Formats: sequence, C-alpha cells, structure tokens
Amino acid sequence: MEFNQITLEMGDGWTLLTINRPTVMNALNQETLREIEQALDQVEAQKKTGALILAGAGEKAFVAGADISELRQLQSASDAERLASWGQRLFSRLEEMPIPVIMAVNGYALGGGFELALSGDILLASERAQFGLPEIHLGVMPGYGGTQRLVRLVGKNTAKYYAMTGERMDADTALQLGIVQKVVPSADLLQEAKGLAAQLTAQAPIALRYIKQTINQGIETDLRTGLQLEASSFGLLFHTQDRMEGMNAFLEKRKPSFRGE
Ligand code: CO8
Repeated sequence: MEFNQITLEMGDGWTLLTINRPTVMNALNQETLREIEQALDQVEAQKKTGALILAGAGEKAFVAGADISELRQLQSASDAERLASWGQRLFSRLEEMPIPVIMAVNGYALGGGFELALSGDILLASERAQFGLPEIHLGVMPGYGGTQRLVRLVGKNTAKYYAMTGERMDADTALQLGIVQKVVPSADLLQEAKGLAAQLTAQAPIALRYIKQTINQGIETDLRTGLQLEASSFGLLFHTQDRMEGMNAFLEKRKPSFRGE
C-alpha cells in the first residue's frame, strides 16, 4: 500500500512506522491517523512482525502534536469530540497490540505526539527529545489520552503540573519520572530501537503478549483481581510448547528457540 504521510518498513524482527511530515514537525492530521490505522492493519495481518517501532522523520521532531491548522478549522464541539475519540481509539489499539510497541522519540513529542508516545510499551528517547502537553497554550487540553495515561505513570499532581503549565521536560527528566526507559545519543536511536525489537522478538511471543496484557489490564483493576489475572495467564502459558522449550533449554544449557506455539 502507498502512503503519503507515513512510511512503513519491515526488517528482521522489527517493523518501523515513521510519521513523515517533517516540514510541520510530523504533526498528526486526519490523513496521518488514517494511514497509521491502515499500517496497523498491515502489521497485524503479517505473521512474523516482531516488534513495532514508531518514529518521526527528520532531525527535530517525533510528533509536535495534532495538526493545529486542521484543529482550528473544526466547526463544532461534536466534531472535536469525534476527532478526540478517533485518536484515542487508535492510540488504545496501539497500546493493546499483541506485539511490543517501541516509541523512538528523536525530538519534540508534544501534545498529541506525547500522547502517542505514551501509548507505547517502551519509550527510547534521544538526548534531544522534549516532551510536553502544550495544549493549554492553545486554550484547550490534551484530547488523545494525555490526562489519563500520564497520570498513571507519574501520579496526579505531576501530571497536573505538566498539563496545566504546558512546560516541556527534557529526556533526562522523562527518564527520572519513569516515562522513558532509556536515553541514547541521537545518532544511535533507531539502531537501539531495532536492537531492542530484535531482542524482544527472540523471546517467547505468547509469554510476551500475556505480560503486556496482564500489566495493561492489571493496572486498571485492584490488586486482588490483578493477581488472579496473573495466576490465570501464568497457568495458560503452561499449555505452550515454548514453555517446555524454555525450561528444557535452561536444563540442557543451550539457548532456547521459541516458535510462538
Ligand atoms: N500543527 C501544525 N503545524 C505545526 C505544528 C502543529 N502541531 N507544530 C509545528 N508546526 C509547523 C509550524 O507551524 C511551522 O510551519 P511553517 O514552517 O509553515 O511556519 C513548522 O512546523 C516548523 O515549526 P516552527 O517554525 O514552530 O519550529 P520551531 O523549531 O521554532 O518550534 C515547536 C518547534 C516547539 C515544536 C513548535 O513548532 C511548536 O510549539 N509547535 C506546536 C506544538 C503544540 O502546540 N502541540 C500541541 C498541538 S494540539 C494537540 O496536540 C491536541 C491533541 C489532542 C487532539 C484531540 C482532537 C481534537
């Protein structure tokens, strides 16, 4: 499939989706949202995609938010609500994908761009990355999940601080707050992301999927229910051939070869 606003590249153990609108800092217009949806359809249709990496084209931005020129033209509250709900559905779909999703944040991740990054499983940031929720400066608020996902990572008042002031944070601050898992030199970012994707791809895929699902669902529930969920997922993994392979490989002192079965 031909895309105008994104590129999609598949390699050994990784798929790289790049938002490709560098002249507007990779801002998300509706065509870009649609193309990301179509790209996810393609990724999900492939059997062996490994991990998905999202990145922004160019030197300066991951994604600098929703496209403000498009937002300005929205005519009504219901148009704005519809667009917010669409973006939220898309980001939730990313968050719930059955494969790991790595966000490679090379520069500005602002507004909808920060919200997009927050829907990933693992965030790698270049030293130049800047995160923020500047919607308040436009007289609005986060609409693609920022008020909900950031608070779950950093707590109530820190989330309020960033959403209410619009202040940006640098990569090291995002690392300290637990938003980002690793900060790397800009030149190494994509290589690092592909290396991590390959590392995850070598793990047992069903176990990876259950880990992701159990953490995602567990954080939305109470501890007792979360623990039940964990026990039941743990039990289900004992039906897989990969668990025999993993345990046999350990006892036979060799590397496991997982097949996702
Ligand atoms: N939308 C549209 N165009 C943008 C955006 C954007 N979000 N960000 C940058 N651009 C454009 C600029 O207008 C400029 O275009 P031109 O060259 O034609 O003048 C070009 O990109 C380069 O930008 P700058 O000249 O501003 O570059 P700087 O290096 O000086 O600054 C910044 C870079 C800091 C990223 C700056 O461009 C900026 O502050 N951008 C806007 C950031 C922002 O406010 N983001 C939040 C947007 S709102 C949002 O994301 C809401 C999400 C929820 C939506 C819910 C649905 C309704």
